[in-house]
Amino acid sequence: MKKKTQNKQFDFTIPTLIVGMGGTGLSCARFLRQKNCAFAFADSRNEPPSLNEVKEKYSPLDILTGDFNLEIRLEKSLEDFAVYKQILVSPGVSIRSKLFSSLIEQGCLIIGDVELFAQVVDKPVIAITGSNGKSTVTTLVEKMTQDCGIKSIAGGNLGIPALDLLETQSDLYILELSSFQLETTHSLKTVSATVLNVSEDHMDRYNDLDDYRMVKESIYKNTENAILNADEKKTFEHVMNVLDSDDEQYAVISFGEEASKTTYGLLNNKSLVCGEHEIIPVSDIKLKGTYNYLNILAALALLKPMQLDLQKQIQTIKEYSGLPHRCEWVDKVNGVEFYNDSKGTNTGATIAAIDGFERINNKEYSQRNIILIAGGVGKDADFTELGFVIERKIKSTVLMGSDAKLIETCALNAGAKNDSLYSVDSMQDAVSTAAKLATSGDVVLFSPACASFDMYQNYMKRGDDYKEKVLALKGELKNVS
Ligand code: UMA
Ligand code: ADP
Repeated sequence: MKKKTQNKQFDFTIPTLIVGMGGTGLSCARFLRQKNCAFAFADSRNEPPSLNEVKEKYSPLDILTGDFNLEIRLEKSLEDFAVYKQILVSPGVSIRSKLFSSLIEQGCLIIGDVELFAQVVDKPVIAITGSNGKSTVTTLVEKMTQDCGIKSIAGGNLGIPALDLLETQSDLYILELSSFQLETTHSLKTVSATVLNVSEDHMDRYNDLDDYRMVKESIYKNTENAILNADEKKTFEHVMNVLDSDDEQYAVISFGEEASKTTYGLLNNKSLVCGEHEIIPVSDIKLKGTYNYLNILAALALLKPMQLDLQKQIQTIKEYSGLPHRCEWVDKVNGVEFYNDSKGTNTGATIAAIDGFERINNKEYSQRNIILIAGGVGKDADFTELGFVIERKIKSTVLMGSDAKLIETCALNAGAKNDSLYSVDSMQDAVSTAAKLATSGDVVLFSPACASFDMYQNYMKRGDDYKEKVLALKGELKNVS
């Protein structure tokens, strides 16, 4: 849980370099301008998308573009960057490089926007990380607190950069944090914080799963209440060991699938409970799937220290139907239900989405027939487990995108039949192929297990394209009949 960081306070009188001209970089620029702190920009792209906007709006001291990590340019980059003793790095840029190590050695302060937020915020903060479920939980916590009358706002990896949130002068900030953001954050104090779960993601930026997990666990540093997923054994153990060693002190509130072993638990997959008290039966909840019940339990646990009105929280949970692109029901075409899970960008998310279609009635297990559409940029993930899930639980799989072959190989290695796997080149083909393979009562689930940037700007554009193609298919069939 310890990480090598620099604990220096940010100094607004020192000219600063902002690395990255995306949403985060621009929010840093707005914030520094308010504080009369001079800044320059750097971006590894030759033509970053917001270059003109930056030139016009922010009059930076300098703009450095082009790949600063290139071996042949390293000395020059170091020279250019080292002029600035404070560097604010965007999450899309890894600080695990020769360039940033050398800058740290030279005494530069290298932090992210969330660290700067942490150094200036004077209101309580709740922080949420995890491989999956972050946005669902963050948004639910925001709604629950607002419905309890608190002026709260959520942001961070969710969308609104942390520093922009401060403009709302809220009384509570709820931050969704990615591992990238946690890498450059070290003094964030929170009322409660959680690692929802850990499964493989972003393996192109981490050595292995343990490395990634350690970054995630740093969210518990400086929290008053560590909210622990009891089923996430390794993280649970690590946090308890830190408590035993007296390194840090905080209260522990747990959630998980086994009600008898946790503060907030799931009883027989039928009720969310706190100890012996039922909070809400799952039949009253719009979100479906065990993973979503765990998300709700995590939200309740995160808010426990605030002692808010439980009835109001329950009402919000009943009304909450989730976010777009997360197992979102699109339409029914010829008796086949189409779901959009474009935000399923890693194998853990896609496996959870598939499992969400399992039904257990009177101890009888059943699974709906699923046609899975998957593929995209795999981020160096290992698709072995997904291959086994495809073999066991998927009727047919339609694959597209740059890492489609990797998924296909893992499915074949797991024993999936050759004629259950289909390759396509476009979303149009993916939807029409899936529709042909499905029969009435089946589900077509678009849950790519991959990032979108081989074919789309982001997961939202990808999900919108999927929905458009499904609705167009419905329109065509109507016209024919
Ligand atoms: N980039 C370069 N060179 C640079 C700077 C950026 O090539 O010098 C590239 C990055 O590799 C990336 C893109 O530009 O592909 C955007 O990077 P960025 O750091 O400028 O991103 P922002 O626009 O600032 O958005 C970031 C988060 N993006 C990333 O972490 C990649 C957004 O999370 C977040 O909503 C936003 O800050 C506000 O806090 C998005 C994301 O994809 C949703 N997050 C990942 C995820 O959820 O899996 C971690
Ligand atoms: P994140 O913000 O971490 O990407 P989201 O709440 O946006 O998470 O959900 C993204 C996808 O992850 C969902 O569409 C679903 O497939 C899956 N998912 C959501 N919650 C969980 C969970 N607790 N465990 C595993 N997978 C989940």
